[in-house]
Amino acid sequence: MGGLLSYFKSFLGGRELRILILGLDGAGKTTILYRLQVGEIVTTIPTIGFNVEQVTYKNLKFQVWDLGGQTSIRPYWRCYYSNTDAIIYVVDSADKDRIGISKDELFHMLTEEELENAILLVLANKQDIDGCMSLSEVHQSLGLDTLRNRTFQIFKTSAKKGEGLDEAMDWLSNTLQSRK
Ligand SMILES: Nc1nc2c(ncn2[C@@H]2O[C@H](COP(=O)(O)OP(=O)(O)OP(=O)(O)O)[C@@H](O)[C@H]2O)c(=O)[nH]1
Ligand SMILES: [Mg+2]
Repeated sequence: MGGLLSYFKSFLGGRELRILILGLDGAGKTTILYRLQVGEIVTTIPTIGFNVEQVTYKNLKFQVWDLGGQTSIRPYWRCYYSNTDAIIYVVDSADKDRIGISKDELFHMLTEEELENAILLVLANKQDIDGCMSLSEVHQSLGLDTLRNRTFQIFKTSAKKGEGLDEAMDWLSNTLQSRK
């Protein structure tokens, strides 16, 4: 583990990094959590409540919270906001009908004071589905151009095929390390 991990721990005061995975129901949050943790596709059921797992990525340890995204559960997201270092916001790129709702939930979430300093990683997931929105379409539909005072980046992923997640996690790890 050596130098990098101790460096990482020291600049964060030894605290484990806390990451929330949020997004509408069916976006692929739980699939992504277990892709990151075990590197495999798992069979999921809709999350009622949350899953929390320790994920090690390139020797860095994250505590990752995956919250249920159903309409009735979304009001509870805010119970998990405090001390969050980063948000992974997952979008189903094939769900054109609900991209507006996804945008509203994203911007609502970002108004929360507790998330003021949280880094935002947006994943335009399900890129393997024919006819899905492209990265730039998701970027535009979510209104990411209008974000101010937020460190963020968007990546395209297919949790099903395991594509794009490494690149996204590299960005997140590097950004978390360089900010303090
Ligand atoms: N085609 C495709 N399907 C995916 C992808 N990622 C996830 N899925 C599927 O989408 C469905 C929903 O995935 P989940 O990970 O359970 O979604 P979730 O965001 O956790 O949903 P909630 O727990 O209800 O909030 C499952 O059938 C997954 O296998 C992907 O990249 N491509
Ligand atoms: Mg889930």
